[in-house]
Amino acid sequence: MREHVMPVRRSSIRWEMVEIELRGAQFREAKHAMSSWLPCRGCGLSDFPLGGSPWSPRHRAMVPMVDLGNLPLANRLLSVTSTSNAPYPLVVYYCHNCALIQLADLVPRTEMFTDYVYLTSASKTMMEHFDRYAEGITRRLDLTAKDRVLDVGSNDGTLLKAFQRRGARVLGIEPARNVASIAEAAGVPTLTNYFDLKLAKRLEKVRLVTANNILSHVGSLRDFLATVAHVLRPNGLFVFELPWVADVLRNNSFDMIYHEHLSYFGLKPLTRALREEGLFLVDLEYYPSIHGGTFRGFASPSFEEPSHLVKEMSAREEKEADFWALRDFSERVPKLAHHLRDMLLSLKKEGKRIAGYGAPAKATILLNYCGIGRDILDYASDTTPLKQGKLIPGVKIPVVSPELARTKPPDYYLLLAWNFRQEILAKEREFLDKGGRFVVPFPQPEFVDS
Ligand code: DWN
Repeated sequence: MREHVMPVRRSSIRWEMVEIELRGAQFREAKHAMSSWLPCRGCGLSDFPLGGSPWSPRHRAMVPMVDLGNLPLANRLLSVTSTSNAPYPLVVYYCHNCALIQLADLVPRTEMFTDYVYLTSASKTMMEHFDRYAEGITRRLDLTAKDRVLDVGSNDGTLLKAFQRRGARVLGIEPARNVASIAEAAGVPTLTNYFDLKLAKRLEKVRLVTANNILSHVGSLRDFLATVAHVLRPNGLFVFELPWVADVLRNNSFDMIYHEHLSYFGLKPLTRALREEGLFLVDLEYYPSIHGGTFRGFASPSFEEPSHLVKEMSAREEKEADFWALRDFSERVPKLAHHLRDMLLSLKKEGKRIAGYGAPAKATILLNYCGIGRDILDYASDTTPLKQGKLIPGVKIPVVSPELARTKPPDYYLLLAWNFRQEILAKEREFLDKGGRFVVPFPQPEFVDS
């Protein structure tokens, strides 16, 4: 293994300590498991008294559950000459009070979001998804040219463009300068800002606020939701998409865990945080093939009885995204990582050439955590020009264009952009027909051939 590749770590968290802590004993020992007393991003609680006596030990609401070790920032692709590659701890906590699964807010957001490499338009799947999204909401709200759509974290303007095509007035809010300028160039008015109350007070009230894959990136979740409530008209709607944490756990997709993703949402903690800021989760849609399992939430400033799907998915989640589900996930992750690495090493021993397919943010976590370096992968091919010519952080695997990859195709592709499995397998028919194979990492590593 090369020096810069971080080996698979076993979780350093001792579960018996957590349980003992919950029963109120050996408090001092349990304290070693966590570096600080964290307030939960969802409910605000950091500790709560059990037992009611003034002498009772106080208990932390937040417990560390999954420790992926020190890993680099997922989207901080390196230039070939760059030396900066700083890893940060990646520890997932569970809040016993509201059940929100989350990270501590360790990395300044300016380090992650000022210059961004992910573009929504990088895949046909997402372009089509957002087009159908705009169509569905335009009909649902009967939007006209009088209505304004505000998209927070609007990226390259893909969704707003789709609303524009249907006649709505739009405004994007996007903190990454380079990405906001791509949207502007495409004719989507975009403010290069974070979304906060100071900014919202300058804006007109709107009928629709959208935020897709944004709430998971937000440090001050409650302030963000309060700002949404502030900017919505009384008959308005807040529509947002998020990967469903129950799917992350079921699919073992630990590579969705990275410093940008501060919260991993279940409906229970989300409903509670929304309600406490004056928004009611009234409806849901579920998209199993978007980012490995995504829900679209509809939150209204006025109370309505939640739809059947809200109740059904909330009930499923009781078992699928609780403390025990997260604990079991944390035990499966190192085993899966070892298994994947062993599979690839066996292929290398047989003299096979392997490359990565896609260089998503997730790849940084998967490759570094599993210890899959340049000794295993020759390169990763990615369609995003902003990523090509750069290196995946930590493992320093070069990102090349698909055109370049086609001149030197591998025997096997490790499907790093596994969430686009269908689109990619269809696109790579020729590679498969010529005997090429894919290794798909989740839910369990498997080979896919023609
Ligand atoms: O929340 C987030 C989500 C929504 O998007 C972010 N924090 C960042 C980003 O996550 P990601 O980088 O894991 O996203 P994707 O959409 O899984 O990235 C896929 C990558 O694969 C892109 O770089 C494009 C590339 N790709 C490719 O090279 N060939 C994708 C397809 C479909 C292809 O055929």
